[in-house]
Amino acid sequence: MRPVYEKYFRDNIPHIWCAGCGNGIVMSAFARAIEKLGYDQDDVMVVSGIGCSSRMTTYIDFNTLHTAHGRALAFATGAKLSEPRLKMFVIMGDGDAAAIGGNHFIHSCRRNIDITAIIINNAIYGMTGGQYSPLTPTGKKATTAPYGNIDRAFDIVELSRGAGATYVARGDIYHAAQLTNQIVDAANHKGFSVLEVVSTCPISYGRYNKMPKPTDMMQYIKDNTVSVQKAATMTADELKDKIIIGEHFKIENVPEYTEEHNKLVAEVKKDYLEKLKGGAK
Ligand SMILES: Cc1ncc(C[n+]2csc(CCOP(=O)(O)OP(=O)(O)O)c2C)c(N)n1
Ligand code: SF4
Repeated sequence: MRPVYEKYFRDNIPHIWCAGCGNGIVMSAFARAIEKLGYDQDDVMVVSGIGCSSRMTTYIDFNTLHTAHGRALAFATGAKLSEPRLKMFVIMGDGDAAAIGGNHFIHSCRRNIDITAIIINNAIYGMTGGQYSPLTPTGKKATTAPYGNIDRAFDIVELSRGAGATYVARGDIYHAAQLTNQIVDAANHKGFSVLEVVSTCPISYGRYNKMPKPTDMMQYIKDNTVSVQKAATMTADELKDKIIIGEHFKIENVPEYTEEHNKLVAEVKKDYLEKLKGGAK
């Protein structure tokens, strides 16, 4: 029997992803989540930038835009403002979201526009051969940090919180069933929702960091993820280098940007029409 979510894929396989890449797991979780949400395919829009993860928009069959590196949120903001009915998702790599697109990211958080941003964090620039990103952990190796990265990484949860996002969760590709539900929950949040997905890039990251096999990276995620609930019972020392997964925060009833924008447009229109009626030149 054909799986029910097959309808969400375009017929353009083979894909470009390497064997063992985490992107496929995120893509299938996304398709399952859309099925659970019950959205009509034509009401869903998915926007991506550039990178291995961003290629997803060429494989899934929704309204899709494959845009410029770091600019997916800007395109999505424009599309959402002009078609507020769209269920808007943005898929980004860690470099895409936090380096070249970092500015768009923080401003999307502060605007609270109703977009679900999925950041596939494989800790590296995968597509261009393994340059370190703002999410590469300190000490890890990259082609641009052959002796180890001395930068400190962003924590997407705290970055989003500080920038004003109203929903932030973190998932991972090892807990794939949970990931599907996390995409559903993020989509159901009204406002800007951020879902960081800890993923794998065995080729451009694992090979340089003693995890050459995809299963090594999976094992790493399995061994180092801790739920938000369990983390609350652990000390800072115990939590060092752990990846805390689950819903980190949710703030309801914050004005949503598209609605505020439309209210403003209606007011300005009314004002203008009244002035016209009153004979103002
Ligand atoms: C403006 C611009 N600068 C640089 C590039 C080259 N480039 C393409 S993909 C990429 C990095 C992608 O890394 P990431 O966003 O983490 O996604 P991944 O490939 O790991 O999924 C870079 C630097 C580009 N396409 N456009
Ligand atoms: S380079 Fe890394 S991120 Fe890109 S397809 Fe290969 S494994 Fe995936």
